[in-house]
Amino acid sequence: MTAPVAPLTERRAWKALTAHHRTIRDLHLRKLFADDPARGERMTVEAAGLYLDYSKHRVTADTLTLLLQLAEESCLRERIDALFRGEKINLTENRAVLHVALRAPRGATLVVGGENVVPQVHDVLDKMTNCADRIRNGTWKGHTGKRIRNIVNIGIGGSDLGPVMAYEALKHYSDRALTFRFVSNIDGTDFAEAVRDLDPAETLFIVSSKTFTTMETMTNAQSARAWSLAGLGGAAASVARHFVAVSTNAAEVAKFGIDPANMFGFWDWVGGRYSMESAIGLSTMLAIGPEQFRAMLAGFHQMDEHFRTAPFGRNLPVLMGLLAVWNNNFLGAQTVAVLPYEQYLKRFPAYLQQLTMESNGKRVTRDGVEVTYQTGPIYWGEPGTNGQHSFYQLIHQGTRLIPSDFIAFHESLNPLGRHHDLLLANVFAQTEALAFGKTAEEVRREGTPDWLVPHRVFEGNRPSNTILAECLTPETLGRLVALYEHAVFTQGVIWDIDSFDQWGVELGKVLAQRIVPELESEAEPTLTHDSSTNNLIRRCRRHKQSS
Ligand code: G6Q
Repeated sequence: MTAPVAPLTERRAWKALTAHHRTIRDLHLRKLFADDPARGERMTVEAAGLYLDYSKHRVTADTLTLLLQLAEESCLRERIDALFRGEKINLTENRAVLHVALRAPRGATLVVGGENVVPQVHDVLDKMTNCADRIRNGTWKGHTGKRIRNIVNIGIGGSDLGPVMAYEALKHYSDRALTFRFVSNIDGTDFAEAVRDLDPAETLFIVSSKTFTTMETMTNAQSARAWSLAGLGGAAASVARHFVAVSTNAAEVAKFGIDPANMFGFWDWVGGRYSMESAIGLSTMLAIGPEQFRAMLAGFHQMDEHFRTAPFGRNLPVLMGLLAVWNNNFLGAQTVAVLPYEQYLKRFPAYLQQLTMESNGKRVTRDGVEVTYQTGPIYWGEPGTNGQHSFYQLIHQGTRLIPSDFIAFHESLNPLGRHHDLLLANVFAQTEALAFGKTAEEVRREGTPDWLVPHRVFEGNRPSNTILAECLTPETLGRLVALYEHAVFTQGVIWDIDSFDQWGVELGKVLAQRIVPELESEAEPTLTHDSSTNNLIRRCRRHKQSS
């Protein structure tokens, strides 16, 4: 186990940062850049194919020194080593956290409970490869002998957000002869719309659920089985050709009727939100092919190695994590906007919402003591340039400070006239405007009448990261996801919280179970909720009875 650390607010570096913040809080990025003309070149770091410009943060060299000291005092180095050693750092669930093993190359060693898990990981990858090859080349036939043309992934949370995001992000590399759909919501509309134009004879369902007990997924899976059987003449044998499962729960998978040969396993040391590169990524592999899937894993691994070995001052995830702590705890930012200037990354902010908020939305330390500081901020965002025509107004001129991550690529996957230059021009213009704003004097000089001047002033001093990469490839996506994963871990270590449990999500899994029979029972149930909940339940029962 790693050494205990002092409570966050008692760490020397934290106290020094608090004092330091008082001395620099009014410092403007205009001055920081004017005083140091090389700042925009110096405060950058490049690793594993990603370039991070963090110069537009409200920090000085002293801030960074203190943040790095904070990382040392928080035992970040020891905690990183513990993660990679397979220690049970998910304390409340008594589990190792080894998503890094999912992307370790064949031949590497990562030990959990005395066993090297890398060979198991590659056995599953090989089994996935075999399945993907058979479906993609048409040798996997459906019950009626037709080849599979439609893939429907059924899963929710970590068993959905990663697959959806990766499918959208890597659509350019996908086999366009296959149709992909993703069903997550318990709302029947999600399933109905996903299958309405599909032929059951050509449709394969991937039931993705670590536990294979999640209400939404199991309900959707039952509806899928009924839909598939109805379309295929009711032959139970058809299930084996039209359903595969991704799960850790072999017993439940068998009970559902899925052939164990068509089950792809993973392990309790993979958290749901850290599972897109495990068998949960089967739909991704089906879409882009095994080779590109392995390229994505290689990208993840490059960032893992960078995180594990690079000195903190040149370590992308560490720097991003520390700057997020600075913005959150010292500048008082409550949210972070993630703004990918790449249409294919349109689901990336939604994916990051789970990764960041489920991991760091915690109010007690690892020891169960209530924190006296803010932990994980709210993440949100939309692809650029769309957001510029809506919520950017608040980022530029509102009363809240919203640090923003701008993500862009040198090359477009769909070069079209001037589009890409215009897209990049918008990225750079936005970060520039956010940092430097426009003073009243500048506005006046433009001939603006006095009464209008305050409305047209931009305070500036709004921090941002710019992340640049060459081109959106599977490898780059892996690097980018791993960057955020490790930045989230870094923040969790500083805040001394368990970034790998999710008791708030577990609560949601049981809450509704009590109300379901109260809505469905024939006899009038005795309701013992509060008066509002009782009344809502009665109202729905009355509506059902009258319709
Ligand atoms: C992720 C969470 C959660 C989980 C879903 C689905 O870290 O644990 O989002 O992925 O609740 O769970 P199952 O995969 O077990 O259905």
